[in-house]
Order: sequence, then structure tokens, then C-alpha cells
Amino acid sequence: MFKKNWKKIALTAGMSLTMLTAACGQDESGESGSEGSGEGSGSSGEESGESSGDQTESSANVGEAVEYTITGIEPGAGITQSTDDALSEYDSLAGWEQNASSTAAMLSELRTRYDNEEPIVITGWNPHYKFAQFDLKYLEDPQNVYGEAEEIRTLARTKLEEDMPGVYKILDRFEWTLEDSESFLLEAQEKDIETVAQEWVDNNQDKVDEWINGVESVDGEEVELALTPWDSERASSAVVKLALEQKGYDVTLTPVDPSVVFEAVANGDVDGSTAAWMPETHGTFYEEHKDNIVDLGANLEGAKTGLAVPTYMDIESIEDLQPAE
Ligand code: PBE
Repeated sequence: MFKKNWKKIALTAGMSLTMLTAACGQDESGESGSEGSGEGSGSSGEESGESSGDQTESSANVGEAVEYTITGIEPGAGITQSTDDALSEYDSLAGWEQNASSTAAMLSELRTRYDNEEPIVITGWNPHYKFAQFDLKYLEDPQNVYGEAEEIRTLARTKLEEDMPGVYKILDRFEWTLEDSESFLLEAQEKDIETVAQEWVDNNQDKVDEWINGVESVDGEEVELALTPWDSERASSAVVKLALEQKGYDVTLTPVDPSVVFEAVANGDVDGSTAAWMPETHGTFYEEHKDNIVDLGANLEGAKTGLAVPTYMDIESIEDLQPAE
């Protein structure tokens, strides 16, 4: 019964996300559509980059060259909210906008601009493969809008320990490193996530054993985990699914927006999630639901979010950007 309701919530959230994306994208996607096809401001940015001896002038031209736009991702992402906060908190970002469309659109624009050595300011995060594929740097964030030390935490519904102590134990014990996750994600550029997860488990059965040791096997008991649709969480969820399956659980993974992950765990519509970016990125969702959620702690330490630019750009801090006139 729960599950039926839950699917409805998930579907509604998915639809509103799509509609929001379509609505937001309309005029902005016009801009980004023309960006690849030789719009003038990109190349003028490049010229000024070459001739720049003057830091202020070259930074001002970065703003112009990117049309005072941060290339963001999905509207429902935590990092999109943090970036809205940055837009209102930094004087240097006055008059700037965030183009929140999708991760795929951000990556494709990054690729185009990067290949032409044109400026771009993106919303970036680790774990992700983009730092291995492109030379990127985070802009310093002196006002600490994106937080200092992010980690990815595992959540459980309040009754999980009582109802399914084995699942609770495995979720509680699951952890891996930033390096594990990023080499997984790089590998997953060539193969699908389920294949890479199986390979990871085959190569790291000793770690999996630490999570599942002493847990009683079951016969097809159903477990549902919520996740967000980004590769980092698709990866961790796929690994945990295989670990649970080794003990006989029948695991369903349901991707939804971050706000819905917290809502679904708090309502007990799903058993848990490995997708909570804390304390900053999903902090507002956590605050809203924390009384009805069990926080099982970090499954990955050293995560990070922020504004990032290619290293060929001559700026180091969000404060080096210039407000739009
Ligand atoms: N991310 C990746 C997500 C969580 C996982 C940082 C893009 C976000 O909500 O911002």
C-alpha cells in the first residue's frame, strides 16, 4: 500500500521536475543552443584572455563572455539551491543568473567550451569523473556558501532496525572512499553502472564481507532504497544492492529528487538511502525531516560541491568575478 502511494509521489516529482526544466530552459536553452555555434562573446572572451595583463579587466570579461551565467544542473539538485544562495550572497555575482537545466547539458557545454578554451563557470562536485577528464579547479568560496567538509551519508527509516535488523546493519556498515567512487565513475564511462558495480564487488569482496558478516540470510525479503539520479549515488546504491542480494534480499532502487529522498525515508515509504549530501548540500531537506529519519553517518568522506572553472581561466575565487552592469 505504501509502495503504491510512494510511486505516485515519485512520479509527480519526476513530472514536476521535467516541467520545471522545460519551463526554465526555454529562453536559456536558446542561449545555450547558440553557444556551441559560434556566438561572438565566446571568442571575444578568448581574445581578452590572451591579451590580459590586467586581472580586473580579464575577470570582467569572463562575466561578459559567459553572459553572466553559471552553467548549472537540475533545478531540484541541492547544489542548485546552494548556487542560488551564492548568487544572492556574493556582490561579485550581482546580476548573474544560473542556467539550471540538466547535468548532461552542463557536461556537453563544458566539453564544447573546454575544447575551444573558452571560459565557463559550472556547478561542480566530487565524486564525479569530470575532474579526471578535464583540468578544472574549484573557485575559492570565502563566504563558505558551499560548506567546508561535505560527506555522503546513509539514511534509514525510523523502524528499520526493529523490522529488518540485517538491512539496518548492512546499511550502517556500508562505506567506501572518494577514490573508490571516482575510479568506479570513470570506469562507468565505458560500461553500465550495474556491470561496474558487479566488478567492484568481485574485486572487493573483503570489504563487502565486512558489511555483511554475521547478518542472517533471508529468502527474497523486499527492500526499497531511494536514491538521486546522479552517477555517484547510482554507483553506491548499485554496490549496496549487490551486498544485500548476497544475503538473499530482493532490492528495488528508486531514483527521485533529493527532497523526495528525505520525504520518502521520513514517511517510511522506502527503507533507506545512501544519497544524502551533508551537512550543506541537502541540509534544508534534512532539517525538515530529521525527527523522522535515522542518520547512519558517512558512507563517503571528502565529497565537495562548488563553482568550478577550467584551469586555463585566470581567476581563483568567486570574488574575482565581476557583477553585471
Ligand atoms: N549533486 C550530486 C547532487 C547530489 C549528488 C551534488 C549534484 C545535488 O543534490 O546537488
